[in-house]
Amino acid sequence: KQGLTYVFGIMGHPVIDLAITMQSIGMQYIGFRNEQAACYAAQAYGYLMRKPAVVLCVSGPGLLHVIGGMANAQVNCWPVLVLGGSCPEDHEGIGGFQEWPQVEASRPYCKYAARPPSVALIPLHVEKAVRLATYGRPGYDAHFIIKEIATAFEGHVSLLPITKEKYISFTKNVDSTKDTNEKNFQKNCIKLRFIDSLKFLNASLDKLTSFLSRDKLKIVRSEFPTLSDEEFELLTRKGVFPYEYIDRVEKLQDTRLPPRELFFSSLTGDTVSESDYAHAANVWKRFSIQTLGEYSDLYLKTDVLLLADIFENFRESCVASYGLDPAHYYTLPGFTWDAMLKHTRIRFELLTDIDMVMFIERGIRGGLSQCSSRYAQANNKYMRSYDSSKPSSYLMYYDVNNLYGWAMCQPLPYAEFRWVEDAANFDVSAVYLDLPATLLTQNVDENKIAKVLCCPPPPLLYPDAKLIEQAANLLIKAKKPLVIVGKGAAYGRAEDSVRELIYSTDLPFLTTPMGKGVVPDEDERCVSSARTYALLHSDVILLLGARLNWMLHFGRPPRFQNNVKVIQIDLCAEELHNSVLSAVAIQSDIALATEYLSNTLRSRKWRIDQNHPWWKELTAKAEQNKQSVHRMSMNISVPLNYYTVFKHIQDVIPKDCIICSEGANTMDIGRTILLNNLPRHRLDAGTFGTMGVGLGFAIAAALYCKDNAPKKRVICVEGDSAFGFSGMEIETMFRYKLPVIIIIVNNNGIYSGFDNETFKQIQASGEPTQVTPPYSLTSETHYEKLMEMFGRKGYFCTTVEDIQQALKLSLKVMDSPSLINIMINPQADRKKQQFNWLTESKL
Ligand SMILES: Cc1ncc(C[n+]2csc(CCOP(=O)(O)OP(=O)(O)O)c2C)c(N)n1
Ligand SMILES: [Mg+2]
Repeated sequence: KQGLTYVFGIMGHPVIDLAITMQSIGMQYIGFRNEQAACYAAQAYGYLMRKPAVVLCVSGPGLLHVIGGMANAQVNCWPVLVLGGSCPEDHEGIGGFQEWPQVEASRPYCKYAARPPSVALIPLHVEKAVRLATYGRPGYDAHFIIKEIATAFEGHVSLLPITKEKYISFTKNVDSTKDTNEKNFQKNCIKLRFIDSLKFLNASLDKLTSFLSRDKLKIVRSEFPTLSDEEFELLTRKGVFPYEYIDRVEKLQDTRLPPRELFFSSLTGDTVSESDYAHAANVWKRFSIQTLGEYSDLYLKTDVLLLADIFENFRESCVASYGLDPAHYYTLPGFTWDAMLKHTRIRFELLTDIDMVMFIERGIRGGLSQCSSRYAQANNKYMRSYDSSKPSSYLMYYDVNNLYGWAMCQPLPYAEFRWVEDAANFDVSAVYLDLPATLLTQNVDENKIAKVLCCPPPPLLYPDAKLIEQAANLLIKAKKPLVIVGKGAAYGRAEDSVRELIYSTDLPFLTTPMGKGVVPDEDERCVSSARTYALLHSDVILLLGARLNWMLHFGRPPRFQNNVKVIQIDLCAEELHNSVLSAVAIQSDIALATEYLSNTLRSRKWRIDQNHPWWKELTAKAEQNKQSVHRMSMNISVPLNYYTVFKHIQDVIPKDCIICSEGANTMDIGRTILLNNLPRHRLDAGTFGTMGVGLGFAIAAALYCKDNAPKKRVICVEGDSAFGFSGMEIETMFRYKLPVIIIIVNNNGIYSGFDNETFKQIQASGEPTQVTPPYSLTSETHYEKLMEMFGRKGYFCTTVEDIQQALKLSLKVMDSPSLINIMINPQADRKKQQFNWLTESKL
């Protein structure tokens, strides 16, 4: 019902049955080799699709592995739903299998963690049972009629059912009235259609007759033409009958009206009122009734005739008012609908988008009614109970009336249906539900399962117009403005409005790692190549869905001007003014605020001149940096350096591919050379700097491509250390035939390592645990041989030609992953940086 399609996990007790059941109802299950990878995959899927995927894991260690992923999702603000099996509740506290305080353990890593109470105790189920019993569905018992009319004479019966038990209507074709028309086509002249008057006039007969004046009861009158007015009056109300007393036909022979107590009804738990009984006695006497059978006949006759009069009057007034006859409809809503179409003459547009149809259908529901009495006690000097030691208070009573009437006067939609842009909820994260084995094995009456609707999209948050004005003023006055685009803009689907802003103002922009592609990296206004310079010299920064955390050096000196003015746009209030005080802080959807801002700037006809001194500085700096990178990347001597490797990868891979990446140098240098021109096409270690995410992310991206863009490729660029965290997920990729291209940039270590010779010498020099540098890994490991486990061949590359050849071949493979192991210079480093990284390491 929530539209979740994918489940990622690892199986074991107690969730196996659940996983199988999920598959059997059409969900897609992807089994991983480590729960962490499953959780990384699920959250990446959530980021790409904007709806969470499910992680399903076993108790204890299973969930604990997932928690690493949950924390990453929380820091990245990506949605994921974790379902954890847990030990049976009756084993808790006595050393149950994999017993662990799972709800408590998950709570710090997600927004919401709970164990649903046992099925029988869920109050929702009680509420549901009460609601079903008290609301019920209107319906009459038509079975005996159908049985009769089906067999009484020739002709088939067609049904319009609500359920197997209840029908909206049924129709008997009368075959004896078959006629042959001019085209020799046989057709029934008469069909008897049974419709339910209660579906038009939803009130008791008693009530309905009370609305009709006596002269309108023409049918009753015609059946009793000789009655005096006084006698007739007796028939103009619903009769009184001892339903439960008559349980045998013989009782219809009774010659006296049964005493009042025999009019007892177990439905009401009471007998009839004295006045009703008096009415019954009166009818018996005035109509000279001889037996209870006669009384029954009169009762039934008046009951039917009264209803006939009511319905005929209703038909007449409907025909007079709307020119439409209710007898041609099944229910009042259907009739009303046609009356609306006829009288408004609107052209009602059909919904052609199946998602819209489903959305509307899911919205159809009965209301919840509640009776409550309020309690409040005033304390003021006009009251006897006044207590002067307590503050004085008064009660105020507001009667807000005609809300229903008001609502009914509002126009209804009939055309131009469209989805309202849904909100960019950046305050998303993991949620956890604990499912003890006892709960998973409980049986539940299907009727008692709470019905839930698909949760609607998050509400839109509009920007404050005054703040937009202030932001525009600041930008217009700025000497060195800069836009920084974060992954909040990517998650918020703000690409159109951010691009519009950049294109219409020519503002220089930068991105955070996963903000890449919201505006194309290749756009000439992108100043990533002069990132350090731009951050350092800018005087006004427009921050779009990016946080001033470590990734942006906290927005503080020495990386920023001391007096830099920040215009911050973020959906999450908690992020505003974090680390530095923003000059303008706007809590809003990124797309909306950006749109409003570009409109305001456009109305002022503001655009930054490309000959502006700031642009000249930036262009000069960017050019300088590009040239030094270019020089490095053209050095094809073996062993290769990072820059050369990435440049030659970039030259071959499709421009629209999704790039997943992790590692230290591999990821950081790769990000500057591997370009993204589309939003949400880069997934990497992110704000948490988590190693181990790569293959999980790639699996999610590959599933995304499979479902949405089958020709799009996923390239997973891994440092050799990073790959080790989840390398076995390559088997998962094989199992699900996901054509991910894994590229390992192998430098024999974390940040750097040693060549073969040196590594051997180091190891030979003493006890491995004491002499092996902590950051080094086994030299020249042939990771590509993993492919041989699956009967395929991987690539070991040392030259530019090797790399490009391997890539071209891998791009042809569509039914399995490929693996390219690129051996680089283990001492290769990044180009000299103006600022040290965060660490103060002396290495
Ligand atoms: C879960 C986790 N464990 C450890 C680290 C520390 N760490 C940062 S980068 C990195 C690996 C870097 O080596 P590699 O992936 O080979 O990339 P390289 O820099 O060598 O290109 C590690 C282990 C981390 N970020 N996350
Ligand atoms: Mg490495």
